Amino acid sequence: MAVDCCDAIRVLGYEHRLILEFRNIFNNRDSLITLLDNSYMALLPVLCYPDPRLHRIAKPVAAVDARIKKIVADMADTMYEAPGVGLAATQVDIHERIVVIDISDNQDELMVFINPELVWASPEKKSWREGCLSVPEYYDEVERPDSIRVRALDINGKQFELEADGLLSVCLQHEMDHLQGKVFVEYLSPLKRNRISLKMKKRIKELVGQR
Ligand code: K1U
Ligand code: ZN
Repeated sequence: MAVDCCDAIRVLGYEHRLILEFRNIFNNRDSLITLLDNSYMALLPVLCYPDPRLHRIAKPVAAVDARIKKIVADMADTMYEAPGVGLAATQVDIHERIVVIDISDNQDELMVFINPELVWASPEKKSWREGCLSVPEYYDEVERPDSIRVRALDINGKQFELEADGLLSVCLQHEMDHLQGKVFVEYLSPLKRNRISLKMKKRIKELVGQR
């Protein structure tokens, strides 16, 4: 992306930071890269089923630092752009326990779950028609516990617990499966799964051929 000084000024907004950052820019090329990295929306490529990287098990986040916050921001940008209502780090080839979800109508209620753990699941089950950004244009019914309780860290590294039902419960379970290397099509019959796999491979081939 070509970025000139005017763009940088517009993005940064206020003078104080601008002066400090420009001092860095002229003294240190790496500072310019960091500045632009932090200022611009970053869309991450989403892995497509049956990519084997979708089956990797994510590791816990050791500390919610600036690197993790940048990953969360990029994941949120990627989810909103798709558009989707959730995204797990595994789907963008980052194998750390990070999930973003926004089920609001206006896409303005971002929820961040770092190191999410299931602490309770209701014995009652419910079937829901699920989709997945890693399995584009395919939707199918999956049965899961109706309500759940999850413990996680928020964007400031503070622990919280949340009880969820409806779409939030489904979405959280779907995203936590991703962190365990499980894609929702693995709940379906082998016949359906093979069909989806072939369809996705064909789709990827066509997309590559178009380039
Ligand atoms: O994990 C993902 O791939 C995201 C997935 C989450 C999800 C949705 C529905 C049931 C279970 C899990 C999606 O967001 S698929 C796209 C989608 O459902 C949607 C897209 C735009 C508006 C509303 C929904
Ligand atoms: Zn998914």
